[in-house]
Amino acid sequence: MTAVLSVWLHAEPLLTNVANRQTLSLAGTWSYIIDPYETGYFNYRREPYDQQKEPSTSAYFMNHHPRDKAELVEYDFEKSPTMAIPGDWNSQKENLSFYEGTVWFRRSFDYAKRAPDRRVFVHFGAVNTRAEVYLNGVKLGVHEGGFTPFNFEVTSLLRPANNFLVVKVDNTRRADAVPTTSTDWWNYGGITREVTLIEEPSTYIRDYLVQLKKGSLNTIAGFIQLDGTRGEEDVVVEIPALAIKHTARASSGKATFEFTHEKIEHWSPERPRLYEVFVTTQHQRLRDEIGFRSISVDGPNIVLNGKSIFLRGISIHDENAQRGARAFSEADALVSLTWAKELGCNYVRLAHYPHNENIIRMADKMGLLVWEEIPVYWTVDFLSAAALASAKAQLAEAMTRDRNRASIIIWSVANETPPSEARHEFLRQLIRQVRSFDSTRLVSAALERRDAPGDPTTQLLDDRIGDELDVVAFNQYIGWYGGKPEDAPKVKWVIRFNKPVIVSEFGADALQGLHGSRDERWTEEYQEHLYEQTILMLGNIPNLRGVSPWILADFRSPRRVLPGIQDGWNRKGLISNRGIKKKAFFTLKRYYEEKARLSQ
Ligand code: GCB
Repeated sequence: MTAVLSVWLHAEPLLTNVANRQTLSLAGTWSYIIDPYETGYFNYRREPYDQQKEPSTSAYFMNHHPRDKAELVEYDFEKSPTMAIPGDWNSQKENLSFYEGTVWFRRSFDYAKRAPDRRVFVHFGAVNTRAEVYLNGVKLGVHEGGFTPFNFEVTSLLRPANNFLVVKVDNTRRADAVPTTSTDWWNYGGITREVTLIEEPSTYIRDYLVQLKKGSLNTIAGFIQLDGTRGEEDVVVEIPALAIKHTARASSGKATFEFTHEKIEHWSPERPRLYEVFVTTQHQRLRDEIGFRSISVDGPNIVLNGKSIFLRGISIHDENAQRGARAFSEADALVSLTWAKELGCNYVRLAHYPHNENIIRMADKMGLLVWEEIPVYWTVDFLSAAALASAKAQLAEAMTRDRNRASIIIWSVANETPPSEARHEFLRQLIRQVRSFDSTRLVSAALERRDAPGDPTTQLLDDRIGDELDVVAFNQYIGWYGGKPEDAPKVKWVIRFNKPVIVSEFGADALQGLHGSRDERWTEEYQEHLYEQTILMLGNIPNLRGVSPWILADFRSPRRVLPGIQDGWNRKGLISNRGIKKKAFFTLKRYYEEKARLSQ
């Protein structure tokens, strides 16, 4: 047998602001092969084809066709079915609805570069969960983590015609992965976000940061990271509307800068001012739209542009409820954020993993503050080095993609994780990473409350990871998972931290159109009553500075099996999967109208 190559290829440094680069979209129809036994990846001795010097033509990534009628080839992408990419496989194909395993995708394309010295990259918005990527039969690398972008350089492999890009996607849930085996959302598999070819000059702008400096309302500071040079060269940051044209000197490929302007109009939910920003080198001019705002905490206050604010929020999954599919497009983002605006929100919690970039950019445009989260959810294996590495990588990718977006004010590192020494250390490492990557935003996590010993009417929030956070948030479901809605306003809250507090979740399931008394589970009246009672309770929570009830719309979850009611859906949405608002939508809307009036 051929020797096994021990090289383990991973994704390369991320290119940011993909939408404004010179790109060719590979969206469209891709052929696919369902491969539950991974026949296209392993030979019959279970040796991976891609770790052998000369991969066999049996390997699916070779996209092989018989050379004559005698040759044995047991797969054929040409004759295989097709599906739309981007798009999850579960919602597109009946037979893949519950599928968890491997599917191979292939897309053929021609490509003419603008000039011979140009460099080309293939960029994936996200693949859930594990992607092995091959171009023209050569492995580019591996990426794990279903909600963050990655790219590979393909300059030397690309040819003018008949390229074939093959991606092995595996969405098997694993105990040492992030998220782990158990979640309350659908494990949508596939190439769920855009795939793009990006063409760049030989020295190109890979990444940059252009944001207000921490603590300042008039100093813009950041960096520009070039790729392809180690020498010195000038880079220019331009903001035409402010007549700013600042030249910085890059050495070893990186330039840092800082400049002051007295008349910056600050980004806020009321006036989401975005400035056109250009980053220019002698080879390239890259455009972006960037808002400038400051965010900080002061004791129990969250302070935006120098003013204390209350976050009128709603939690959202990255799903289009009406299609029952993973969201990815601008149109999907517009649906969710228009509803959030209608509800009176100035803030959204994008749970429980990084959402697609369109919704973040749309939040920037529409004026919605954002909580962004990584899927460190429930029972992650906190002793696993692999889990920690994955969480860190996902955090780095999400932050690299989004740290120029004014809308994002909070990075959240976890949701409902059980306190322990191992978990504490795991989260501390993530918190440290956030602070070293981005000192300008706030760090939080959705924690849990607990009963005071012997007295469930007193609720304690004292998880000691709260000491490390800027904002303490917690989820609670009094009146749904325990007790009655009327218990909520009677609770006494004891919160150990002199920090802003967010109730990051509360809610109840209701099947839209099902009516009854307010004590009857699953009815709109029960959900409405629970909202009324919880809103009364919110008045008793010390230092409360925001809420993001669970959740904007019903969402698919394999845990939710009750026939006739759930049918595979978590029904805690304020809006049904047909897009119809339930009664509680209007209860929350009234609360937010009142909050907005009081804050003026
Ligand atoms: C939670 C979780 C969320 C669930 C929700 C529920 O606490 O954070 O992911 O979907 O409760 O409906 O039970």
